[in-house]
Amino acid sequence: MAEIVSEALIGRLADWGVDTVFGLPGDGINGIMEGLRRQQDRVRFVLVHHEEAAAFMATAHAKATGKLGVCLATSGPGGIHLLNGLYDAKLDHMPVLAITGMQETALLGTGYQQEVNLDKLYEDVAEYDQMIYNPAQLPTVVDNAVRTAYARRGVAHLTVPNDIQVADAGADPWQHVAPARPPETAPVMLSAPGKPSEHDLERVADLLGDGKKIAVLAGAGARHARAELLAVAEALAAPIVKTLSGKDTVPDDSPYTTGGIGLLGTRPSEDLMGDIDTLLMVGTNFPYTKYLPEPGKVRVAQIEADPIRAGARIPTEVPVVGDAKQALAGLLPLLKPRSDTKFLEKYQKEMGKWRKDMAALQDAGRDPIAPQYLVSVLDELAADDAVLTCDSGTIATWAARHWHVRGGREFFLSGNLATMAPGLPYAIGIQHAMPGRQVIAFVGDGGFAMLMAEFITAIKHKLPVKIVINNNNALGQILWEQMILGYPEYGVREPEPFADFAALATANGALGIKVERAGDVRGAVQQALSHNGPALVDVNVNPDEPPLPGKVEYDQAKKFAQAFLKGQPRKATIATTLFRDKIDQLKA
Ligand SMILES: Cc1ncc(C[n+]2csc(CCOP(=O)(O)OP(=O)(O)O)c2C)c(N)n1
Ligand SMILES: [Mg+2]
Repeated sequence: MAEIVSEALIGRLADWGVDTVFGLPGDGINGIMEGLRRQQDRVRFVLVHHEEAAAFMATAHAKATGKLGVCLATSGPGGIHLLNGLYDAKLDHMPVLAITGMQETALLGTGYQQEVNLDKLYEDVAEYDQMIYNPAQLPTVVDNAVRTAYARRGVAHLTVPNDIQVADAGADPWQHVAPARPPETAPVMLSAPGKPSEHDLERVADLLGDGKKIAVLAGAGARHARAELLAVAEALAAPIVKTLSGKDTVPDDSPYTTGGIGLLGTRPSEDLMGDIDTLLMVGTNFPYTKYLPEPGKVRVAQIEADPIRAGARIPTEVPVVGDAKQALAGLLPLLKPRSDTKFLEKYQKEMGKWRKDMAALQDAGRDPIAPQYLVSVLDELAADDAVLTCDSGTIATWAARHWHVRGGREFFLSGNLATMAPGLPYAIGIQHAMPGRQVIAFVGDGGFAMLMAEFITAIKHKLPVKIVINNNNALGQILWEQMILGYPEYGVREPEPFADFAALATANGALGIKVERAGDVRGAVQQALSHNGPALVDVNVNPDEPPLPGKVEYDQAKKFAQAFLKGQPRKATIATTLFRDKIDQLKA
């Protein structure tokens, strides 16, 4: 049997170390499916229910393993479905390859069924975007796609017409006017130089040496540099602030961190940013500049892997390009250790208070169930090396504040695209890559409902993922955003009764538990975590629990009051919750 192009394509990906492809077949990719069938000993195909989820799974694979994630979709609608997940990869700088089908070459441009110019559609999302017209383009275009995805840390896209998919891989149908089939190179990614120059590191050390009140801001690019971050913080007696994507850079209980920053961050981090004279940014392109020090007020050094992003957010005196771990390791011996720890201690004290305030909100006695309590139970019972995935919504705030990174715990969500729905597919993608790990998705009812068919994917693939749904029967995040704008909520609550997602699980042979009383939370979470298979805990929580910012500004409070005056529904229950939160914090 002669080798077909699709077989060579998948084989070449296997040479690059690809072992999993997430996707859903269609008449536009039957040839590629045959390539996967022939290569099934080397590459596993994971059948999903929605292509968007396949792209999220590929993104999660890249986030958790550092290796290329691959997703596959048919021509037209399948390719369109991938896009949201691919933008998630693009915005969080993850190497992902999308393979799509295309009309056969003889029909291109004729308006044949499902003809969508996916290569044009993907122009914005993809760093490398190529149609394969001729078998002789292989393996070069595959190599270029993979190399680009890694080197530019983004999306590569290959679209393959139906006839080319099943063409003889050795065919070379046309006369050449220039040499075809460039030589094959070993499929090895040569990593870019990682350590900044000594000169650059000395400039960083000098700037830090002049600082009296220093903070470190760490992001996802420093996830592999925990020991170095902590050592630098110790040497400088400087607190570490973490972006949400960088939540697992250092443990939440470290004396060197003031936790998160931004709307869902901590009050100490917010205070700290207004108090420092020097900032060291490491592995972060934190977009919410409102939460960074005002331009001109502090001196800034930044260690950033991508030259394009170095110094791009706030005026930066010393932007340095390099790998976070190697840069910090190189910086350490150049630092003059600071013996004055007063500034650090001030924020350690503030953090002690913040931790108490947060613990006070984890009240088991509340009815309806406080989301903070739900997360605290999950936090307590989950393994020390659990992986938590999360969605955009109030859930991100609850996870940011009440889920504690400790030991080998990891944390993933859609950082910059901030899309709903990746929590569940992320968990599936990661569980495939890490079969032995406890993988938990903490998601909202809105985000879960968007791609809930993927829970059936988890069941069919016998993946022991654990899903915990913070079911507030609402698009909670937006509800609070509307009120903060000064308007009463509109179009953000689901009609009662609350959906029963546990029934979806039990009806399909998985463990599903619906929880409506706080007293049942612990037992349900425990049962799910110890269950040897996929499990889902659907918890009806207080729909009137606001995710308040760490520091409520006067203007926000005023807008809130305006929304109340303009006829905000459920005023009484919201006020009660707010009141109780404040009293509990005061009690703490
Ligand atoms: C695809 C997509 N649509 C809409 C939004 C805007 N949005 C952000 S959070 C959110 C609410 C999410 O609801 P849910 O998953 O139930 O979480 P909750 O906020 O209620 O905890 C919405 C609509 C988004 N980020 N992504
Ligand atoms: Mg919700």
